[in-house]
Amino acid sequence: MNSLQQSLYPTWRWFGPQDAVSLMEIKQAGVKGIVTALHHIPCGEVWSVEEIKQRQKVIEAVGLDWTVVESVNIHESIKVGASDRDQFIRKYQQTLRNLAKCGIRLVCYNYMPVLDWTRTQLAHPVEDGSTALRYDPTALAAFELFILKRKGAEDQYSKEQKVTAEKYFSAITQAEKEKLQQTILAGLPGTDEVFTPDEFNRFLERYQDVDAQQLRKNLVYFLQQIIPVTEEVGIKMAIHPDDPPFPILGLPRVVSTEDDLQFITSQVPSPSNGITFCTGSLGGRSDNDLPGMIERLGDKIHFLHLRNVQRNSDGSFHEANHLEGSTDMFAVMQAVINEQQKRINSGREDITIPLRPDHGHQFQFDIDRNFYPGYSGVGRLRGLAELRGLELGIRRMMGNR
Ligand code: DNO
Repeated sequence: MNSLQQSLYPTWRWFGPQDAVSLMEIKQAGVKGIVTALHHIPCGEVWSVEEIKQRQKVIEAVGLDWTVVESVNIHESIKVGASDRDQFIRKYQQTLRNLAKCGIRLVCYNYMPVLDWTRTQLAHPVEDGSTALRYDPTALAAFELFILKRKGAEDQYSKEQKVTAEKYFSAITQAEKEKLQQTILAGLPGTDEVFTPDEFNRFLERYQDVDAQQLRKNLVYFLQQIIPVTEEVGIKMAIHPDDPPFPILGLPRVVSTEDDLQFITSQVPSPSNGITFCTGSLGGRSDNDLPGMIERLGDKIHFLHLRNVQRNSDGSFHEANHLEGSTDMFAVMQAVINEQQKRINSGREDITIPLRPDHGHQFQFDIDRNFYPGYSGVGRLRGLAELRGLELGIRRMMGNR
């Protein structure tokens, strides 16, 4: 086996032709595979073979391949278990069949109610003058107590927390309040839509009777219908963890911990029912032992998102450079290489796990370009370069070329 086959497969998230980073730039960053989705197709609708092929052609024209779909999003009716869910499950199955027809065999998806990843600040300045995404529970509390005025939010905070949130809220300007609202209510990645508080409250109403247990049941139901199809057509599913990895805005979250991932993969056991191991999302909790999780869940990992977060004592965190922050990236990478070795020893074929540098900082280099939050050019390029260097160093050190 040559070294490329053994090394991780470098990939990059690209949002399609309107992305500020071009495919040629991505290729020159050392990338082999593209991670993308048909963001223009509304959630719940079927992706036709023609549309998939058209996008694939654009990617292949520069010598890259479409390695991973991120994401085929799950319709809210499936998550809440509504009476029309089967119709959306059938469409999801059809999309999977169509992807397989085009030779695309890895699908990342998440199961977060209503929102995808959530931050309270998109341009938090760090020491070197670059900016990073940040999550601050006080800002979130202020948003839901005083802007969204969510029913029931009052009861979820202690008196002290409410006082802190109130102080924060009265100290920020009107423009900052609007920015906070926009940041939290941004819709799915790859779109520019932002929910209004009223729209968002209507979405929340759909979850009135959906607690964590019910949400889990609805996920298992979905997987029971999906996994047999993926086995038939040769697709692997890789669930992405919640970000942040705990319930927010009164919504349950059930893909946040090792127990959650064990539960999901064991309920519908199949090599097709796997995980996107995102160190940035899972790293938002100090009780997630990331290297240990890779050791124990490793055989289920189909896709890697590597990024770091700096957790602070007040419960806030910001995204650190890839090799800095609260996660020991050396230990993570070592655990990943150990997992590859196990796969080689057991005769598995999927050794070259795709890896993408997840978010990056916005550096001076890129200041005039309009990126999707977190998806900068040079910030991610730096992340990928550092991760590949780390990988090579560890691989050589372990005598594994
Ligand atoms: C954050 C990403 C997420 C992820 C989706 C997967 O940037 O890791 O948006 O792509 O949640 O479905």
